[in-house]
Amino acid sequence: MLLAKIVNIGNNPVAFTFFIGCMAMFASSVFFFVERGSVDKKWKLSLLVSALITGIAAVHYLYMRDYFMATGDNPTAYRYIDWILTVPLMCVEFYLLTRLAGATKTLLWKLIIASTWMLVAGYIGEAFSDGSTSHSVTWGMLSTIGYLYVLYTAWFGEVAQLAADSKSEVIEKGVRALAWFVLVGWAIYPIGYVVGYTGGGSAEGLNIIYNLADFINKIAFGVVIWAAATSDSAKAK
Ligand SMILES: *C/C=C(C)/C=C/C=C(C)/C=C/C1=C(C)CCCC1(C)C
Repeated sequence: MLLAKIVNIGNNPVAFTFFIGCMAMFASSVFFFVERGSVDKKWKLSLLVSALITGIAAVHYLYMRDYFMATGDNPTAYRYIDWILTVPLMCVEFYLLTRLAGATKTLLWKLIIASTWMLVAGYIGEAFSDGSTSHSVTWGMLSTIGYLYVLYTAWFGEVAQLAADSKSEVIEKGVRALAWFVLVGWAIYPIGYVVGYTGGGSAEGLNIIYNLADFINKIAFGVVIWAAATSDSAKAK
């Protein structure tokens, strides 16, 4: 009987985080979009990208929430479609921040390719799992190579170098904040991945962790950019 599978939000913390995540993404998207109007011209594109990231996530949360409520299963495909659109946009945020300091499009492409690799490998690890630990571990490790590349670039590589050379406090602070998101915020995802495959296909732990990570990396990340934009715009006036 299909009805028996319908998830009851009242006693299901995962369902709860899907609802909160969904509304929070929508609200943030509206906020970033409206705030775009009150920052200096050079920040407008960054705030638009933040609004797009949370807006795209909001729509996917609608789908993921419904899918989870109806089946209790893991909405893997929706999750990765969301990420494959929003993570490259986060790379664009990096690029926009360092562009004034001389970042090239090549840098942007390197970040996009590395993070896309990270997600494609992660998707193969989750969606094509044969239930064996070796499949999950192999693809998880291949995915981690892409992650480490982005992490290295943000902390020690080109992005960090450009920020240091910029001699601009706003750019340095902004890049440092983004680098922390990649180090701490992004590291939450592999934890969810491991909880997923060690949890024997249960959709609970993994989704609660992914939802929390999205909240931090999409909403809080956007707020940090908004704060940098607002304080810099105030100085410019
Ligand atoms: C808004 C969505 C974001 C910022 C998603 C980020 C996703 C990751 C950093 C995922 C990383 C993974 C690994 C490093 C290894 C295991 C597989 C993944 C895809 C969960």
